[in-house]
Amino acid sequence: MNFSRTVFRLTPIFCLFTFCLWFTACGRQEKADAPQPTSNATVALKQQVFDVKGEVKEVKLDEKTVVIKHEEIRDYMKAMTMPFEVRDTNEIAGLKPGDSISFKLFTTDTDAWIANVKKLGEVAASSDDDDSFRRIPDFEPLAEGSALPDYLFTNELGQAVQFSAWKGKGVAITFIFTTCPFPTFCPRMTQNFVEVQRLMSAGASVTNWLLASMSFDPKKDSPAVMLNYGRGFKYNPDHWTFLSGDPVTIAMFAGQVGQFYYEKDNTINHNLRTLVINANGTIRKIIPDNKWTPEELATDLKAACETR
Ligand SMILES: [Cu+2]
Repeated sequence: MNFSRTVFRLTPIFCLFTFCLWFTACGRQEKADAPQPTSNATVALKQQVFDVKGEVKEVKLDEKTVVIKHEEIRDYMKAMTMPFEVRDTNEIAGLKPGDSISFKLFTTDTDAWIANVKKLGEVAASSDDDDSFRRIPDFEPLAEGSALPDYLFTNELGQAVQFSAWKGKGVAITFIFTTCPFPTFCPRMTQNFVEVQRLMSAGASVTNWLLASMSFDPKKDSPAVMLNYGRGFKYNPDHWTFLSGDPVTIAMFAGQVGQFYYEKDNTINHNLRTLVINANGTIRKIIPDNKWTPEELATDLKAACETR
């Protein structure tokens, strides 16, 4: 069976999937020396600022988010379409799809947002959706309520992990790669898991819980790399595991739950999925994007532990 190629075949044909698949650049370029913030005393972390231009694709005021097809951000990110957060919705209140804008992208180790949004004009007609794509499913998609397939992965200690061995535990799985540079994507998923680990350990009403961070860059994220990464976040090996393994198995499982990624020009573009698995082995939730909170996940995870 040849899943790996077809699953991620891209076509320029616009399709509805584009709407729900937000990809971000996760390039591995070196970070440039950034201007230091001078006026914002609350920013203690290393901050970078980039001047960017792009085209508005979608405005989501209630999520303080605007989806922008942006040009290449030099020394940081390839050109692509992705969501950006704003701190102040007034920044984007007057925008509509097709507006061409300039803005500043601010990034710290843990966050990213845009500001100084200025409308430059309107893009003639609809610019070609060259980064749109269509998924060719070759596999059975999994939904909430589906049984978790019994796949085999490798943990951070190099040990084989079979999903069926998790029966009896409530499990939260998220997808990452360890070198992802964009603060609100993989780094936020890991930071959220740090907090979920703390909440679940403190709560202690249930003990049969597990967190699993699965890499979709297994070539680079070997067990040793994953172990080192986990230690960097003070993971508790009794309750948190870091999985890698066979790229085809990972691609197949990821594709089944709507986690997409593709590698291009030494960059991995991807969206986000976090799963909650009941102790009886069924999928309780498939959570998209990065808006979920550690508190919400901890609540779901506790309930999952009790669904035997
Ligand atoms: Cu990422």
